[in-house]
This record gives sequence, C-alpha cells and structure tokens, in this order.
Amino acid sequence: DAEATDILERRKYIGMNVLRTEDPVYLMGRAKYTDDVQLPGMLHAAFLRSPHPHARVRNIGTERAMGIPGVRAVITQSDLDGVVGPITTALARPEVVPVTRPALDSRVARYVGQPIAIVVGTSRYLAEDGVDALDVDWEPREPLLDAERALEPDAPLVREDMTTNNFAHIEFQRGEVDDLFANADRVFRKRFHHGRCSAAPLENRGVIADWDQVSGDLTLWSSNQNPHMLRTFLGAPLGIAGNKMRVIADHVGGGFGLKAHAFDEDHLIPAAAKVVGAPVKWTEDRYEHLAASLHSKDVIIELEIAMDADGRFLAFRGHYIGVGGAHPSHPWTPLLDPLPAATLLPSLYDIRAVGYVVDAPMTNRCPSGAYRGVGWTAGHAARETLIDDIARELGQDPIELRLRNLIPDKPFVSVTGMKYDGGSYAGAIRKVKEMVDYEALRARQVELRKEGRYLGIGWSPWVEPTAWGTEMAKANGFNSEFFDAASLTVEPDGSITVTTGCHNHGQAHYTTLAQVAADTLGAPFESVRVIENDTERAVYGSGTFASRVAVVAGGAIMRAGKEVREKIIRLAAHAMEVSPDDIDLADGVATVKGVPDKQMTMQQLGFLAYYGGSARPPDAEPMLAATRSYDPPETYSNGTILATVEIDAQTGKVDLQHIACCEDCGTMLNPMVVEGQMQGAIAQGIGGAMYESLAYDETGQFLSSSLMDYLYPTTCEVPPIEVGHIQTPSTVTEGGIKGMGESGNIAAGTAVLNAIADAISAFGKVEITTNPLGPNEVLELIRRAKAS
Ligand code: MCN
Ligand code: SMO
Repeated sequence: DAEATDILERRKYIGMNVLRTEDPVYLMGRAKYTDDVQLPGMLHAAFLRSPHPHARVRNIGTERAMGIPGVRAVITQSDLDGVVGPITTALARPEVVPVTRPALDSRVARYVGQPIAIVVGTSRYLAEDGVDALDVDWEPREPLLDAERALEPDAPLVREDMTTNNFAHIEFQRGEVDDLFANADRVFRKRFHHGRCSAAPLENRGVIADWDQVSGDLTLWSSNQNPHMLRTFLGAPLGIAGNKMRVIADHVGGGFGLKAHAFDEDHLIPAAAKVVGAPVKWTEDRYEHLAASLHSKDVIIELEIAMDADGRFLAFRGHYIGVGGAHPSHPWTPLLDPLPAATLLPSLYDIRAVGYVVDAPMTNRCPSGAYRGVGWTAGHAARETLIDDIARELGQDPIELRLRNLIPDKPFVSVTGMKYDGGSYAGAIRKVKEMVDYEALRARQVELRKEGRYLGIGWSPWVEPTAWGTEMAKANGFNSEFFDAASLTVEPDGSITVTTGCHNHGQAHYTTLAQVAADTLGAPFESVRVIENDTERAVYGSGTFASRVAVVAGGAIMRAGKEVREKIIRLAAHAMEVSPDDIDLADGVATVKGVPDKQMTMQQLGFLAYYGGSARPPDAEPMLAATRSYDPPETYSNGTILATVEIDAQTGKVDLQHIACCEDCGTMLNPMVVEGQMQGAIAQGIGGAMYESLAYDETGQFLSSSLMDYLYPTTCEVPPIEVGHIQTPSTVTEGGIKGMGESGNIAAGTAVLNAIADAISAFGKVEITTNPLGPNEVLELIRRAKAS
C-alpha cells in the first residue's frame, strides 16, 4: 500500500501549473528524432511491400536491382536464417493460440504493405530504385477480409500452418445473466462496428541499427514508447544479451499506443545491418505507416441490455469481435481491443450480471494493435450509443437515465470484479451540467427546432482503468507483470538526477516527474533533471502506455525519494549534531528546527555525501541515491464529456460547436498538462467520430494511403474545448494519483456521435451503428429517420 504518505502535506510543486521544461527544445527545432541521427558509413533500407492482400511469391528476381550502382544488398527470408529468429506471439491464457512466424516472410503475402524483401543502398533513393527493379513473380490469391466469415469452421485459413483463424475465443459470465434477460421487462440490442483507425503520429516510425564490429554490441534507435521492453523482446530473436543492446528513442513525435509494439522492422533493420556489416537506417514513409503500421479500434460489437420496468439496468451481454490482421501485433496481440472492451462492459453502471464473448479473428488486413484508449474506445462507443438509443425509445433524458443507474462514488467492486477506487461519477456529470447550463441548452434546442435548426447534445460519461500494473493487467485479462522503477540520485554538487524506465514523447514527464521528485525530497524544482528514453541511461521499466506513468513512475519516485530524503536528513543531523527529528528539509536547505541560522544547503550535503569521509555518520555509505519500483493496485479515473453540434439537414454537414468536459484523475500533478492531454485526446476522438477511417475495398486493396485520404481534424475542425476538474484522490495509490492520458480519446468520439443522433432525432428514429459519420452517413441517417 501507499508508503509515501506525507508528501502531499509538504507539496510546493505538485498541483501547480509548472511550465513544461521540455518545450524549448521542440520550439527551437532542436529535438532529435530517429531520422535526425546520422552515422558514419550508414546505409539505407527500403522495403519491397506486397501490393496484394494475399499472394504467393513464386520468385524474386534480384539481378536488375543488384545492377544499380549504390545498391548493396537485396535481403530475403533465406538470407536471414540464423540472423533473426522467428517471432512468437502468445498470451498467458489457455484460450489463446500462439502464432509463430518468420520476421520476414518472402513466400506468402497476407496483407497490402507486408514487408517481403529489404533493399539496402547508399541512399534511400537508390534503395527505393532497387525495390522498383526487383522482378517479383506474384501469384495472387483470394483474400479473406470478412472477420465474421473468418470465424466460420469452413473458412479458408489466413495462416495455412494453423488450424484456426481465431487467435482466441474467450467466454465470461458473472451473475444470473440468462435469467435476468429472460425475465426482463425490456431488452435493448445494438450491433455497432467501430471504424478502423490509425494512431497516425506526425513522426512516422524509424529504426537505425549499429552493430559494433569488434564487441558485437548493438545500438538501436527506434521511434518507440518502451525502450526496455523492446530490448527484451528483441534479445531472443536477434540472439543478443540485454546488456549488449542499447535502445534509444530520444525524441518521439507522437506514439499514441502504436509505438508501444515490437514491430517487424525493429527485428529486420538490425538483421539487415548484420548482413551488410554497416549501420542501416530505415525511415517509414506515410504510405508505409498508414498501410502497414498497426491499425486499431476495428471491433464489431453486439450488445444487449436487460431492463426492469423502473428503468433500471439489470444485465449486460456482449459479443466483441476484434478484426485482426494477418498476424497478431507483437507483443500485445489483437485481443488488446476486444478484450478490454469486454472487461469494461459494466462501466459506471450498477448492474447485477454480465456476460461476454470475445473473438479475435485474423484476416488479410494489416494487423491491429494499440491506439490511445485501446479497447475502451470501441466498447465505450457501443455501450453509450445504445444507452442513448434506449433513452430516446423511452422518451427520457439520456443523462437522467444514466444517473438512475450509476454506481456509488465510494470504492466499489464491479460485477466483473474490477476494484474501482472511488470517483466522482455523478459529480462530474453535475459539474458539466453547470459548465454548459444544461437546462438552458435544452431550451435553446427546442427554440431552434422551431426555426428548422437542428442542435444536438451528446453525453459521454466514463470510468477508465488506468496505470496498468500487474493487478490491472490481470483485471483486463492480460496475465503479465508490469511495474516501473525509478532511480534518484543527489549528485556531488547537490543537483538531482531522476531516471525512470518510462518514455516521454509529449506527455511532459520531464516536468511532471520533476515536480514529484522535488516535493518528495524537499528540493527546488529547478535542481531536478529527469532522464528517460534510453536503456543505458535510465533504470529498467515497462514503458509508457495505459496512462500509467504519473501513477507508476510517480509512485516509484516517491518511494525512492523518501529513502533519499531520510539519508539526507541523517547526514545533516550528524553534521549539525542534532537529532534527525530536529531537521527541517525544504527548498533544498536542511535547517535545525527553531535555529534558523543553523543550516546546510543541498550542495554542501552533496559534497559531504561523496567527499566528506569521516564527517559522515559512521554507518552511512557514501552517495545519496536509491532505486525503487512500484507496481500499483487497480486505479480508475472518470469524467464526463458533453458535445454540442448543429447539423445542416440539406448537406449533412456537422458543425461541432463546443466540447465541455470534466475529468477526475485524483491528485493532479500539473493541471495545465492534464488539460493539454485532454484537449489533444479529445481532438483525436473527434477525428474518430467524424473523419478518420482506414478503408479497404472489396478486393482487399488499401484505400487510405495518404493524409489526403486519412483525414485528421485540424484546428479548424476542433471547437473550443472547456476542461473542468474534480480531484477524488485514489484511496490506494501513492499520492492518490490516477492516470488520464487516454481519457479524451475514449469518450469524446461517443459524445459527438450521441450529439449527432440527438440532432437527427428531430426527424424520427435514429440509431448509430458505425463511425466515422461523414456528411453522406449523416444524410442517410436523416433519410432513415424520416422514413421511420
Ligand atoms: N498527469 C498529471 N496528473 C495526473 C495524471 C497525469 O499531471 N493525476 C500528467 C502526467 O504527469 C503526465 C501526463 O499527465 O505528464 C499523462 O500522464 P498519464 O496519464 O500517466 O499517461 P502516460 O504519461 O503514461 O502517457 C501515456 C498516455 C497514453 S497511453 C497515450 S496512448 C498517449 C498519451 O499518454 N500518447 C500520447 N498522451 C500522449 N500525448 C502526446 N503528446 N503524445 C502521445 O503519443
Ligand atoms: S494506447 Mo496508450 O500507449 O496505452
């Protein structure tokens, strides 16, 4: 349980809007992304990628390519025997069917964009010319695109060495589900398909591998979110010890979950560098990124809600089909979307029973994996659009219906066994009502309808499992161990170095974690430096994902800092010949209580700790440092988003006017950072609701291969976003902190969808069954509503 309990009482920085110290580097254009790294003698790789969703490769003719001056090597599967081993993706669950595959499959293409061969040349241009000059003899085959078809027993196999297309079939039931459904007063149903999205960070991925020819050490730059985890996953296939591999991801231009995986290219670029005996760089282009990095959130969901005559939810039942690609994403697997969607089915509703089925079929599409709010987003959209359907059907206000079914604010164990650590489920809704003056907004909606104008108001309250440690991972079906560590060192000059195994790619860890360290020690914020993003400079950790760093790294820093603070106080007490109880340590100065002129600075104490010899307490080792880890218990944040839209019934255009939000992530480290996280994530949620879609045609061709086709919302599409806060400290974590980095993307899209439906309900019955909703989809919904 929480060990560092007195920090909040002494805090000077936690909870303050401290300016982000990492920003000048970005603003001055000095950030060092993977593609900025230049090494002497470095060669460049380009991939031959499959243009077919499914094909056998009969032959790859390399003669013309090798004839191009500057092309150094064409590498296919057989060249990598003994260089990079196969990739096995599994999960510690009996239902899961492990998949083993070569890191480079040059024989069968199973999705558009799959790497088939690598060309290495003296420049990227020449390597690309080499790819164009390969003579490939393709034998196209019928692709399997339909996920539900893939689940049928007689379906053709996406991977012919397996006996099924289904990566896992999982069933779960708690409470009297069947009885409650059989005896319910009303049962409501919905089939919802969450569209296929991409995290689409502004910086595509990139990998550089540099083997030291003498020592055999490997330095790997990879634009990723979990350097230590990547090092662990690459060790076995590349046959290299962890202490001989350094993974660096200095500045990363957005990860959003996508960069939390160990990609094929992470395996293949070091393999290519070994084959050619020189450093090799690959920088992903936007086509490669959209077609062949991971896709996400493509889940088909069938939901049922059983209700009694008083409008109470009794039981929820769901079938979640995660539309996977040609192989499991590594290491998270294609369960990462459908399984958490299912485990969180009860969300913030007090129900008596829940049942779910999860399937994760493979298809001839790009593999699917994490994108901000992975799992929660699709499940949330299905459940919360269904609840709005029910409210319209019953003629009730959608938020009143939810309030009647809400769980209590105090700690609560859900029917699926999730241990909510208390929140402000009703409070956040009340706050948003006040922020927008809900009654007035509804009155205005009525007025405008009289003028033939269609305002829509959409609610989206959420509870969110955050900060995966071992317990939270298990609660969501992922049986694996997650924790993080932090090292904290007072240097000889009194400056403070903190390292964690997490990764900073926009979340402001260098600021917020320094706030935690400064308060824990009683040191000035300016004296703390935080280091992450490099396995050789920072202590081990699981990395940055699952909105976990504030809680997990923050907690580890509090624990390490508490130990170091005690050492500093003992040192000061000894030097000033008083009892440790008489030392006050604040702002980097140790003062004898009641004797203000008897004091020592952190600089003096640092010098003493390293060079003080016999001036130190006899049993004190030199240095002032500690390393601690933290594996937090389950912790859940919550909040509510309300979106207001006006639709043009002639054109189907949606004018998104306003977003109001109240979030509760327990103790806030830095409200300004929290607001920035909310705003960025809400913009992504808007993209998912209205614009972003990775499309395939019926032959399996990929249609969204540039940012002309895959639409981000820009500042022109994102309306004013108002963020309110409630702080309900966690009852179980260090400092009461909960995570929040994904919240906006979990909830915002659904608020927009519900607002659109609310506007269209002026014309008749409306049910939203998919996203994104562009003007054509909106016009179709209006047409159907009019016909109802
Ligand atoms: N924070 C805080 N008080 C809290 C909780 C968080 O001040 N109670 C601060 C933290 O200190 C941190 C930030 O908010 O600086 C986010 O914290 P947290 O919720 O712990 O999330 P992580 O740091 O673990 O970041 C991961 C999360 C995820 S999972 C995705 S996906 C995502 C996101 O963060 N990807 C991002 N936000 C992103 N922001 C940027 N700019 N780029 C990404 O790729
Ligand atoms: S999708 Mo975030 O990296 O958990």
